[in-house]
Amino acid sequence: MKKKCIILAFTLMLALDACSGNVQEDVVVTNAIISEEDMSSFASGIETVEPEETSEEITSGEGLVLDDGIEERCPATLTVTRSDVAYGEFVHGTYYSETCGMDRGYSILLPADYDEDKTYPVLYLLHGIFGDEYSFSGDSGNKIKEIVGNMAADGLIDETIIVCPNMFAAWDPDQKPGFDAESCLPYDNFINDLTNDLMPYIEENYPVLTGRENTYLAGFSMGGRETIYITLKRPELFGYVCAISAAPGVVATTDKFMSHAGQMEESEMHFEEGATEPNVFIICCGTSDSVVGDYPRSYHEILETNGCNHIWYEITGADHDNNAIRSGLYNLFKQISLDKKA
Ligand code: FER
Repeated sequence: MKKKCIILAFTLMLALDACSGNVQEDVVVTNAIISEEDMSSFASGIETVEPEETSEEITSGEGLVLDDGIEERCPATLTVTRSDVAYGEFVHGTYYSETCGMDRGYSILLPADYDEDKTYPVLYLLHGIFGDEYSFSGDSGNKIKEIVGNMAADGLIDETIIVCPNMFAAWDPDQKPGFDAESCLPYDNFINDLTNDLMPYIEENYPVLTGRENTYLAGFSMGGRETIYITLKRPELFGYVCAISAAPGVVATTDKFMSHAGQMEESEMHFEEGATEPNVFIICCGTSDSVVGDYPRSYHEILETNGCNHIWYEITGADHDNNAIRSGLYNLFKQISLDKKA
């Protein structure tokens, strides 16, 4: 159903030319109206069709042994709610952003037995276009709480804090995101908000471990695109990175939605000579992604041509959805686990 709405909205976008004006609750995007439902499909993924096996009753992940490869799907033992595991909760907070000149919100997933006297690694997790700090916390289908909670309970990873910012770092509080160059500028400004305002705030106000070994970055779609951009620009900050179903626009292109001037030239898509590179830099996408198509693969190919270290994999059959999100997060945590225990 959501998919049909998106296709309808896209058709509208291509067909209409001159109307604009605000509609209550819904947003007018480049000449077409995108409903709240469609916006959430972009922000945190198209509604996910659950594979059969997750309906099985699985109560314990005991005995899950990690091999050292990428797995296309997050194991069902990690997405279930287990009676022997206490899961963290998302809470909301605000910080002052010098970059944007205003208070901005974030959601933060604190472990179940969160203790200010302990220390935790931190993952910054970036939503898709039209999203905000509630996109991930408001979608129980992504199983973020379960994946991180189960992996920590099974001793695969350390308990980890997850920060979900609002990635639309606008200077004007009335500006809205959309499929045109100007409306995308705040997303490209997020690198400044993240590194100058949000990260220092989180590091000062929560017991997070600092440094690239303990600081992770991941994002979905528009958040995946910014993840690639931020990682290439500031590789010294993030030791473990995953760009899931990354949207077009890192380099110049025109897709079914808009023309992108590009954040950099293809030849610039690599780490600077002598830069400290992330230990893990994953790029992944579903093979049936109906929104970003082959763009993630094209990023992989450019990085490969440029000799830039990364891991590329595809999730067979996954759309622009939670199957891809779960897979990317699982494999990121898995690689962290393997790397840190090695
Ligand atoms: C685009 C295609 C997809 C684009 C953004 C997206 C800004 C993002 C999709 C999402 O975040 O779900 O051309 O341009």
